Amino acid sequence: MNVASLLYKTMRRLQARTLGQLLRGGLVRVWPFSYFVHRHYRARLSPDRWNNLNKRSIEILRDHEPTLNSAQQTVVDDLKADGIHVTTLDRLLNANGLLKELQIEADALIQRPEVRDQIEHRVSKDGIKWYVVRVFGFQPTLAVPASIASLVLDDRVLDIANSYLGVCSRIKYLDIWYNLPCDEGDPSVDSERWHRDNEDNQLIKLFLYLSDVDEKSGPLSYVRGTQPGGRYGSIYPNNPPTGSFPPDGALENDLPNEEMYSCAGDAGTLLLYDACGFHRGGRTTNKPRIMLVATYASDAALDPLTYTLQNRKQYEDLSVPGKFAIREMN
Ligand SMILES: O=C(O)CCC(=O)C(=O)O
Ligand SMILES: [Fe+2]
Repeated sequence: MNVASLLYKTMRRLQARTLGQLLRGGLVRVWPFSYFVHRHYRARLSPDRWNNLNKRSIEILRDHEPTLNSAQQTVVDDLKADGIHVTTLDRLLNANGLLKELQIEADALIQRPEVRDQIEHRVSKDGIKWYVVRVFGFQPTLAVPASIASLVLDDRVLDIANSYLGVCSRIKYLDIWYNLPCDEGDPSVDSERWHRDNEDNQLIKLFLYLSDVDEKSGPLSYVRGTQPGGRYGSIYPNNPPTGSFPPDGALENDLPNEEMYSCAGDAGTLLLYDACGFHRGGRTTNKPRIMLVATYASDAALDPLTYTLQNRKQYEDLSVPGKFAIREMN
C-alpha cells in the first residue's frame, strides 16, 4: 500500500476531512499525546478562550439583535428547555413549494455518477459511517445549489440559531445524506450510539427530512434536557476533542425513559437541535433515509467550513448575519 492510500484510509477511519483533523483524531488515541491534545482542546473551549474567540461574533449579534416572532421564540424556548424542537418546513417558514424544489434538487444531485456509484456499491467514500453517502462529501468541489443555500441562510433560521447560541454563528457543515438501508444485524457504527458532538460547547444542527422517515428508517433520537445547561446537561460531559460516547445502556439506566425522544416524520419534517446534547440515529433497515444536514456553530468550533460556494454574486444581498454565516464577512 502506498503512502497516499494509507493516508486516505486513515483519514477515512478517523472521519478526518483535513490534515488538522487527522492529527487531532490520531494523536488523541495515543498516550501520552492524548493528554496534551485533551488539555489543548479543553482550554480552547473554556469560557475565557471561548469568549475571546467569539468577541466579534458576539459583537455582531449585539449589533444585529434578532427580533423573534412568537413561532421563532417558541423554537428558541424549546431549544433552551429541551435541546430540540421538531417542526415542518411549511410550518416554520411558510414556504410553499420549497420542499418539492429541494427534493428535486437533492434527487438530481443523488443521480450524479459519483454518488450513484457509491449507492450501487453500497459504500460511502467518506468517513467511518460506510452507509452514509454524502452528495457533497468531505472534500466538496460541487457548489451548493441556490435552493439549499436559501433554506440554510434564511434569516428566520439564522435568527433562531444565533439567539440560542448567543453568537452570530457560522454554517460549518452542509450536505445531503443518503443513508443506505442496512441489515438489522450489522454492528452499530459511530453516531448510531448515544453521543454528544465534540465540535463546540453548543451546536445547532438542522435536519430536514427529504424522504419519509419512520421508526425503521433511522430517525434521529434525542435525550431531552441533555443539552449543555439543560437539566441533564452535565451527565457524561463532552471531553473535547472527542465528544462523549457513554457505555451502551448507561443513559437508559440513568435517565427517565420518557426523555428519549424519537423523531420519525414525513418528508418536510424539520429538526433543530443542540448536538452537544445526547442524540443518535441513522440506521435504516427498510428504505433510504434522505435528508439535508446543516451545522451552525461559533467561531470557537474546532472544524473548518466544509462546503463550496460558487457564484458568490448570489450572496451579495444577504443580511449581515447571512454573510457572516458563510464567511463572506469576518
Ligand atoms: O444520522 C443521525 O441521525 C445522527 C447523526 C449525528 O449524530 C450528527 O449529525 O451529529
Ligand atoms: Fe452527532
